[in-house]
Amino acid sequence: MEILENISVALQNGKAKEVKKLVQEAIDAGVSAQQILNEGLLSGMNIVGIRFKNNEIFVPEVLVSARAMSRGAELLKPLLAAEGVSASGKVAIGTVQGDLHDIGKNLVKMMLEGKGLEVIDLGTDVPAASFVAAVKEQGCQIICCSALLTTTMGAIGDVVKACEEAGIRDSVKIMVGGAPVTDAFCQQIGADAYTADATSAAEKAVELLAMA
Ligand code: B1M
Repeated sequence: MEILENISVALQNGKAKEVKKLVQEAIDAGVSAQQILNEGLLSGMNIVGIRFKNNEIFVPEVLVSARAMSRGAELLKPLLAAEGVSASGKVAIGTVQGDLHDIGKNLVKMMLEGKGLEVIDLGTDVPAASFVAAVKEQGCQIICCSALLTTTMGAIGDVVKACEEAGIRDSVKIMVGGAPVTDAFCQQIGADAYTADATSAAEKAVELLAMA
């Protein structure tokens, strides 16, 4: 669809205002929020990632594309929420220690809120102790850890260990995600659930809360 291609290109060029305008046009034209997210914004961000990897673009360009992605996603937030099923529960989410990537984490947060869950956003570069504190002090039933770097994936294992050491492992479910994370890794570190994207993460959180 041409409008989705235009959104992807504007995002690759870091044109935040243009992305916002095109996303609004797509919404007005009746394109679903999920399709705009997947085939417009995320498809553009994938291409940015490939160019970044190939050294065709550098950190500043990636950051302006990231900002454009956020501006577009803001418009989709209420629509994605409206498509959701209502549930109740409290989730602590954060990008693990050493890792500053937050676009995926913010999308997962958006989808969790869309399901009616209360989300405590711990931000980026979050030490394991902060996840533990969110469970103990704020009563979170689920922890969602995001990691985008192969060098920071291990910090998710530290969160699992910290929960064990704090004696709260049985009272919290630990969900994991991010580009380098896999189901096998999830099992290896003793976490409860791996999901590949924001939509399935929110669905899984609702399922885990229903089982609790
Ligand atoms: Co970074 N970066 N980056 N970066 N960056 C990657 C991850 C990289 C793959 C790029 C590349 O080389 N192709 C590479 C990692 C290589 C590796 O580890 N093997 C990389 C690198 C190397 C780096 C730096 C080290 C670069 C440098 O400084 N030399 C540096 C590290 C900084 C740090 O964190 N300490 C760095 C910095 C940055 C920026 C700051 C410039 C910027 C981040 C801006 C921001 O987040 N505010 C950035 C970006 C944007 C990227 C890419 C291009 C895009 C990431 C992204 O936002 N994708 C990325 C390349 C890529 O992934 N294609 C790259 C879109 C996002 C929606 O997807 O986060 O995967 P994602 O989230 C998905 C799923 O994974 C899942 O749901 C989301 C949506 O469906 N999900 C979860 C995510 N978290 C979840 C949690 C859950 C469940 C599902 O919990 C239950």
